[in-house]
Amino acid sequence: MAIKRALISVSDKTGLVEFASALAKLGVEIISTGGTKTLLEKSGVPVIGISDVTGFPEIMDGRVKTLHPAVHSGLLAVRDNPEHQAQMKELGLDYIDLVVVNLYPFAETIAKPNVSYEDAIENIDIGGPTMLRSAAKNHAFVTVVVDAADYGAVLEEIRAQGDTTLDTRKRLAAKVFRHTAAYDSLISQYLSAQVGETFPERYTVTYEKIQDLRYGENPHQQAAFYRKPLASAGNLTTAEQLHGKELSYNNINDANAALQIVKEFTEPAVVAVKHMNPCGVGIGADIDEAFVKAYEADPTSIFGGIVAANRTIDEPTARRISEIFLEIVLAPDFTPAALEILTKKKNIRLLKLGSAMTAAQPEHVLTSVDGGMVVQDRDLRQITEADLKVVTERAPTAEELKQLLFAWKVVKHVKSNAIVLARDNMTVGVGAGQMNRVGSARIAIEQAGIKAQGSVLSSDAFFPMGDTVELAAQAGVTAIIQPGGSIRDQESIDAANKYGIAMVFTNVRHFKH
Ligand code: 93A
Repeated sequence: MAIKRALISVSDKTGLVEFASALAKLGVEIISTGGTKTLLEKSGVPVIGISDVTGFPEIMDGRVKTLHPAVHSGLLAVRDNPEHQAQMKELGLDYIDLVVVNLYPFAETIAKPNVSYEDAIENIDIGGPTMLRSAAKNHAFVTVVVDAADYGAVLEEIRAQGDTTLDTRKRLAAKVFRHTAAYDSLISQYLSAQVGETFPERYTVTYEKIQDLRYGENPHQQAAFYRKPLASAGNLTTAEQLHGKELSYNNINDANAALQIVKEFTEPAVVAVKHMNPCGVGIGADIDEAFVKAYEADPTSIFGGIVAANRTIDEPTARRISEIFLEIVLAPDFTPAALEILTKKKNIRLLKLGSAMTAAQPEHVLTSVDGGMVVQDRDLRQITEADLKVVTERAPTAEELKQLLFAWKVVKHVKSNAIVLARDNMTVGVGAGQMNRVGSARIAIEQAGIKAQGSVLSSDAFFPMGDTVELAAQAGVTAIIQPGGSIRDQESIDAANKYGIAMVFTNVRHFKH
């Protein structure tokens, strides 16, 4: 077979004229629709109008131009089927061997601020996906190009042998269905959101690859990094890497964890993360003070860690950072002086998040399970002093209250069972991921050492018994924040009263599994 007749109908006209004129020079007859035809004619490429093929005008503002049996028979006919051949002949139809179609720009349209519903609807392409699907189904005979990046390779094959290889056609067909699936998925997301259907029966989000990763969590696991369509700004998928080696799979997860925590704070804050858990969090009057706190929180664990800041990294902070080994620093921005210092370090990765990084966005969190996934809203719950219920004889002091609310913001992001000790605007002990709560408390207290004296304690979920409060009291903890709600709350309250600890209930739980 040879490619003799092509149908070209594209919205994105990148590289089109070069491609079409090369096809024409190879003797391929070109059929085209409205705007595409006009451009080709203007560029001196011989072209036949679609109406001359269908015998039907392009009508209804272009809504109906290629939706015609003359087009779809030409695409779907099985070339070596005698019956199909006879029908084509009888009806005076011609085969179409190559389809070049890209679709109305739906994604770009709905990304526009203040886009109207009508405009979005008008940009749902019907004829384009229909042709793509017909051609892709019949890839045994028909070549289908949906991506301008494939023009060159297709042209080369036609030049060399008059046709594409079956291998190429199979790859192009698979690409088409990925493309139309993503296109429809986006339409379904947009329309579902318009009617407030957040958890529909069919959950269809098609992600777009940002890059292949060298490997996954371990070197023997393949991995890649994907972006969700229309993801809001200020996250890792839109971050700009200013310096350093490519991000790894673990880097991305850790950096994402650090970012979620630092987004809790409006005041200058720095978060150091190791293995998805915070090892040091500090807040201060400026970013430098916050960094010092985050560092002093746990000078051992921060080594090789990931640091996120919610303010521009300036020169003094950059000097401090350059004295230790960090995998990644992410911040809204870096001053030129800070960049000059940090880019001298070969092994550090610098990520600029831009000004949009402070607001945590409502999003779905997807967790894969074997054979499926579970989906939930992101945990965006925040509390204020007004939400707290004092349950002990002693109420927290103003300073204790400040530290309690600080520790509460951090404990939300620690793997359950989570216990965080804090004082002086920094975490001093973090106990993560233990299978019993008192175990996490022990780790946090041990890590705090002397700093446990006069600290406050936060717990992501209630205490099932009084033992954690006992332990905390012995370590010198003076105030506790926890959800409350255990049938044995009274045991914990009694223990707190016994030691003069102030305890508040949040009535909110922050499991993170
Ligand atoms: O409005 S449509 O859904 N109806 C059609 O029959 C049709 N045929 C091609 N959209 C249709 N197309 C699309 O028009 C193509 O997918 C392409 O995106 C666009 C090219 O239009 P023009 O050649 O007028 O610029």
